[in-house]
Amino acid sequence: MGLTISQKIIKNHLISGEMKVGEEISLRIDQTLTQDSTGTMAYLQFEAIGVPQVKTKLSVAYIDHNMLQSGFENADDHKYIQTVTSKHGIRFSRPGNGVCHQVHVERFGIPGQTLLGSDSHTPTCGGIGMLAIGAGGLDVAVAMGGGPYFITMPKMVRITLKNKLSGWSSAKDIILEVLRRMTVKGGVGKIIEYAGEGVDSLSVPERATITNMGAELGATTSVFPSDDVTKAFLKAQGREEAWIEIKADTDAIYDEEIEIDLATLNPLIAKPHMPDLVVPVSEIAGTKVDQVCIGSCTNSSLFDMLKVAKILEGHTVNPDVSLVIAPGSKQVFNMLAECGALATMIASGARILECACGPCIGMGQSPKTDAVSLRTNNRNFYARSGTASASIYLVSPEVAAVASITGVITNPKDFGQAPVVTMPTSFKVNDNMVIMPSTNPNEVEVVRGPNIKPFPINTALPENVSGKTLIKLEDNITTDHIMPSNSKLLPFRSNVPHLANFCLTPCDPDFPARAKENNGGFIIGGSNYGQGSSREHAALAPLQLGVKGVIAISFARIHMANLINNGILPLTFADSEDYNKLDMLDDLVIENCRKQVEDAVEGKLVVVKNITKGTQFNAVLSITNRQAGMLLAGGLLKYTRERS
Ligand code: MIC
Ligand code: SF4
Repeated sequence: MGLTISQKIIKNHLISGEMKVGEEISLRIDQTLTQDSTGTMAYLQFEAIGVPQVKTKLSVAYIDHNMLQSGFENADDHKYIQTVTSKHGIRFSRPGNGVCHQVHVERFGIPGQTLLGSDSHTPTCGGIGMLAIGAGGLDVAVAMGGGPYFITMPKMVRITLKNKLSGWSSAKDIILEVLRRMTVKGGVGKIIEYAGEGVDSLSVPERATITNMGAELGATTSVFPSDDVTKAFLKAQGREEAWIEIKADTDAIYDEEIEIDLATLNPLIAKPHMPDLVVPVSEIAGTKVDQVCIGSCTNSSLFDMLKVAKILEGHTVNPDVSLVIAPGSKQVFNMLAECGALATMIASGARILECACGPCIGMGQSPKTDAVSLRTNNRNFYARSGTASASIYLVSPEVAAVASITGVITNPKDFGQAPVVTMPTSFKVNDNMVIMPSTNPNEVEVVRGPNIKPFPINTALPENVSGKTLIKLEDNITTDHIMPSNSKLLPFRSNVPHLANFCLTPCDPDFPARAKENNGGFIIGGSNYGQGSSREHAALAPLQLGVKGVIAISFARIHMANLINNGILPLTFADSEDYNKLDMLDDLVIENCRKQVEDAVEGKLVVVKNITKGTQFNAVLSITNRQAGMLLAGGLLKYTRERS
């Protein structure tokens, strides 16, 4: 039987398990990446594991998220990461070098290899044929130490792209169309592979836009074949030797098939506050716009930026719009400067930001009250921009640039001719902002600022787990709800006790106080609980507040893994009707919990008693033997220590 692209890469990296859908498998990880908002925690955990030098082929630490230095905290964390990586064999991408995913595609990604990153958009490197997966910092720390990475063998989805993009339609519209069809939970437990003649006409940056936003489907990852286009891109980056061909066998079997005709695709837009609320731009044309942000790891390549410059040429940004542009990397920034496109942007009145995540994560540029903000980002979750009353729409760079001139959401077809740009045959390569690790690691002193506080570690699972229902939530709660991040909170990513005071506050400002008053308890969630970011702070902050379990209708993959890694029970209702029967502050207890967790591995249901109502209901704890071990021990760190 033939294999898909990802099955081939998995087969080459398989350490344990069988490649059967739903089975637990473990993989050898070739490369890791971290960024600074999850990185501090990942390196604290790596230090706790105690491996002196990383065992991967390549590990890179990026500084790109926490870039506003409005206090000492971010700069301290940067220094910590710089010194800890130097000591342990990790390359350090300095602030100013760019957004991790953009830089990794340009400079480090290798077709056919595995990449694990402490950021949910790590699948961006699927655009050059890597099997690139996002995970919690602790999983990345384990992988840096040479440990395997465990996943459930995903289903395979093939998206066949027919014909070619034309006019104003772009790669962003392809992934928005996929989101419209599959929804934000449609990719859970799946790998998305792209195929068909449409693939040949997409450049690597366009492919990377698509794989990047596969994260919004909840997919394990997305991947393109490694073909002549990939080869040309790597050659232009001076890395042709990294290329190998990888494509799916013609008789590979897919569990699901989708077809998209690129010739009929129109410019699309995702409405607030979910990336799958997608409609044609023409449907809401005329809506007044206050802010336009172009950049983020989804759309900040040279290709995107050149198109934006062409559209802006000769125009002035509309007086009622603030246009901000953040190129994705130093390479992009430098090339824009050299070819004059940057001058065009500046002349139009665009506000140029440093190459970093910036507005995408609420690190500055929060829009005004009730603003309409058009962004080329991948996420428009509630309050993520830092202005809860703002409406964030997701669009292609072309649609964003046009709206910055017209001042209203505009179908670009009504604006004029679509810009045409070609990819350069060679990029400006200068890795001077990547610091190699020390050759004398013993002499490196790791610098820790006062902002670094010990992170909470769970206790072994008790016999009886009891507590009140502390909050009852709807479907699609994101990690931005659970652990908000913005310019005020991101500086505290290495200070969980402080962060915990903001846990779930976008849903209920009283949650942290209630959790503390009741010595912790249970969170009740709807479906797809914990979608979005890989931040393990969305598990660490509840742990700090004493949360013992989350009972939801269903979970997002990375968040569920983060809960287990921290010894918090992730339960799903066996009968979703039971969700409706629970009320706030009901007293719940799981008796003989240790035994029930062990039995859950065999598929037995967990009995949860509702003391307040005198009833009980069944919950599913879908775990493997290894995960049961982690829950019993009180998390992955303790589990690893117990076994070493
Ligand atoms: C995001 O886009 O939400 C982030 C910020 O990059 C996160 C990581 C984090 O929370 O630090 C992600 O996607 O994993
Ligand atoms: Fe940064 Fe935004 Fe990309 Fe997350 S999604 S890595 S915050 S640019």
